[in-house]
Amino acid sequence: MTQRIVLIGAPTDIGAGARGASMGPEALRVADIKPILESHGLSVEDHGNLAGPTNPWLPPVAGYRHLAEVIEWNRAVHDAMLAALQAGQLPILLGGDHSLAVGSISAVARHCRAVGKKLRVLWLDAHADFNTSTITPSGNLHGMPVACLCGHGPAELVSMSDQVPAIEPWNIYQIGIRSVDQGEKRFVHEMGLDVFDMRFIDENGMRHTMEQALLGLDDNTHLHVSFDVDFLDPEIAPGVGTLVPGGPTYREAQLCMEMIADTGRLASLDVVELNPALDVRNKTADLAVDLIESLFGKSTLMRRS
Ligand SMILES: [Mn+2]
Repeated sequence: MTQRIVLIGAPTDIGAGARGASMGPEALRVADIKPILESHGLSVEDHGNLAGPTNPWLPPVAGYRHLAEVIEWNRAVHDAMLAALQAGQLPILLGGDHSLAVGSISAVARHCRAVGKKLRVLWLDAHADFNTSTITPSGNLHGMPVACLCGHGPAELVSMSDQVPAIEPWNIYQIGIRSVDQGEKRFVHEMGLDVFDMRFIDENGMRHTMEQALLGLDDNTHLHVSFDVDFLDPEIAPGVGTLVPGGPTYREAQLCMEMIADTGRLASLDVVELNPALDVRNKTADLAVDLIESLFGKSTLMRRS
C-alpha cells in the first residue's frame, strides 16, 4: 500500500525565543518537499497552513511566554494531526517552533491508544526540551514540550491528549542532546528519560546509538519522529534560532535517518525550528528536505536485505 503523506503547515514562532520559525513551512515548500517525496513514488497532499494567533512578542508571565497563544496553536495542530491519522494518512507537521510537538504528539498518543498500537517517539534535538515554569531560564514554551507530554506543565497543554500524561518517559528516546539547563538536568534524571546525548554518540557511534533507540520495535509500533533542525551541527544547518555546536555531521544525520527508514515503522513526523530568517540561501531547508527524503527511504544503492 502506498503511504499517503499529508503536509500540515503551522507557521508560528509563538513558543520560541527568536522570531522567524513562522516562515519554516514555506521554506520547506520552496525546498521542494512535496515534489521530492513524490519522486520516490509517495503520495503527498499539501493541506496548506493552519491559522492561529499572531506573535505579540511579550515577556513571560508566571514562567510562561505567550501561554494562551501556544495553547491555541497546539489545539489546531492536535486536531489536524488527529484527523490525518484517523484518515489513515501519515502526517508531517511543518513547524513552526517545537512547542507544537505537544499538540502533535498528544494526537499521536491518543490515536495509538484508540487503535491499540504501541508508541515510540524519537526526539532528535540539541536540547532536552524538558523545562517547567519553575526551572526555565526563559519562559519559552519550545523548551518545555517533553515535560508537558510527560505530565508536567500548564493544565491545558498537559491534558491535550485523552489521558494524563499523554506519554510515559519510556515511550521517548532523545538523540543528539548537548545543551541541558541546570534544573532541567536534574529533572530529566529523576524522570528516567532515555537520552542518547552527543557524548554517547561520540563514544558509541551513530550506528550503535540508533540500534539502541530502535530496539524492540514491532509490527504493532507507531514510530513518531520529532525532528528539531537544531539537532544538526550548526556548520551544516545555520538556519535555527538556538545553535549549539558539536551536533551530528551530515553523514551521521543521514545514517540516523536511513536506519529509521529501514524499520518501515515511521508513521508521523514533526519538522520544527527551521528559521529562514537566520538561514543562508535556504540551505538548511534544503538539507532538512534531503534528510526527510532519507527518512522516507532514499538510499544511494538498491540495498540487499
Ligand atoms: Mn527542540
